[in-house]
Amino acid sequence: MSISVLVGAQWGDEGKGKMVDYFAQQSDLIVRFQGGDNAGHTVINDYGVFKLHLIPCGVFNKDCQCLIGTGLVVNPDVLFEEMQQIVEAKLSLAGLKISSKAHILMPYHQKLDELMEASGGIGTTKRGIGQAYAYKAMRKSLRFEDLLNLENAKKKLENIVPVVNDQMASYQIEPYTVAGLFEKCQVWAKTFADMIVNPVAYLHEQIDADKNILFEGQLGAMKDIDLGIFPYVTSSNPIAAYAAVSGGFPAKKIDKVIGVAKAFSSAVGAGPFPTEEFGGTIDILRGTGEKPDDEFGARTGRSRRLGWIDIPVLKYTHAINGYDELALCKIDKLDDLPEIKICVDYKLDGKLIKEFPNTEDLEKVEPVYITLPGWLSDTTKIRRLDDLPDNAKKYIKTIEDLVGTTVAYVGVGPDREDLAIR
Ligand code: 2SA
Ligand code: GDP
Ligand code: MG
Repeated sequence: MSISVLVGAQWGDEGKGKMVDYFAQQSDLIVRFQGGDNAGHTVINDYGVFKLHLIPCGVFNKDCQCLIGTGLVVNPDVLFEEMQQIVEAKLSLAGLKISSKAHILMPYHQKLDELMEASGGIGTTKRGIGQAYAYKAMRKSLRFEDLLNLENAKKKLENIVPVVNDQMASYQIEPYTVAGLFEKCQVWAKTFADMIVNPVAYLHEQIDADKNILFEGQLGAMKDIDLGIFPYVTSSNPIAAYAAVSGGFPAKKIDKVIGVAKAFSSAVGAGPFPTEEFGGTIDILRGTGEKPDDEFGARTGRSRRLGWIDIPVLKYTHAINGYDELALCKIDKLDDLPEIKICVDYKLDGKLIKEFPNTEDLEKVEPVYITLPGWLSDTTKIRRLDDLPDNAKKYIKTIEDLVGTTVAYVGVGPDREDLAIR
């Protein structure tokens, strides 16, 4: 039995969906442990191309259970839509459960997110994530357990809706009604009641039965609300330690932390991004948006910001997450580059800095690069790390040495099989 946690090691969109789909083949349970439908986790396998927002990427393995965990804020309408897609692909949802303690993301959360973004935001996905967590922190929120006790749900709405409408008034938005929202709860109760579980009891049962459990993080550590580039962050903790909080089990029971990194850098939303490049070589990596692995948001479709790989970021997030191993995705995208740059340090005011800077200073740092020769050959058919071209191995070894951990998996294409393993 083992408990592993898989997290994004950079700014998000590193290839977590693909890696979770791969690991699900050896797992009994996948738990999504934070965030909401701001996530876009791309999975490409024999069943098709999927961009999952809420359902754990273990759903493609019939022997694998999936839990939408306590740390999430879940828009039930989005979840329902996503469940339909899975059913249409002729997959079973029998193993999909929702934590009774997961919070319900309501229509007004999304509306408020849109309104706030319209008046100078940080580039959110406008899915209502920050607002749902804000209402959770205010203790004015419904959880899935309330769908099992609709009287309770109604009482809560009567308490929450006036607060919501006060906020809406400042934007001159029509007030929400308890009746309208309660009607939605009644529909959701019918749809989800059978899937709702007591998460702590459920998880401990799995742990006691010696199951292989993988916790699926979303986004990346640089978007962590506490340790990321605040305020340009999401409103949850996409870091390994939060798996234990969300799962309700002792943190010391985590056996393995897998960091997923991209062979270059990408980010969406505003905020500092030291290695960002405009035009030139890196821009070619974006593609046009026609292919599922082009660099466009898997939730919003917006163009991603791109840059070279950033070792100070990886070292910082390794300090936070403690990677037992890294999966380095999208190395195939570098196949045609004659030279590849690696940012190995930052300079601030002309001086090398040791500590990872705060957000303001991160805007000002100057990346220090080394340049390695490319490998100029096709890696997409390679399945063993040892068989990669020498210069690709040199690129990987340089990253391992600089970050101080092992690259155990290398992504060489978007499909489940496109993986070179150590
Ligand atoms: P939010 O919507 O409140 O969580 O936005 C706050 C910040 O978090 C960033 N963020 C993301 N970063 C990377 N990937 C995300 N998911 C989608 C994808 C992004 C998309 O998989 O491509 O489709 O645009 C994601 N979701 C949120 C966001 O950019 C803000 O910086
Ligand atoms: P996630 O949020 O970390 O799951 O990543 P996204 O799905 O948002 O973005 C990663 C993108 O890279 C998706 O389009 C994947 O299909 C694609 N991808 C993942 N791994 C690889 C890889 O090794 N090679 C290539 N070419 N594409 C990959
Ligand atoms: Mg993504």
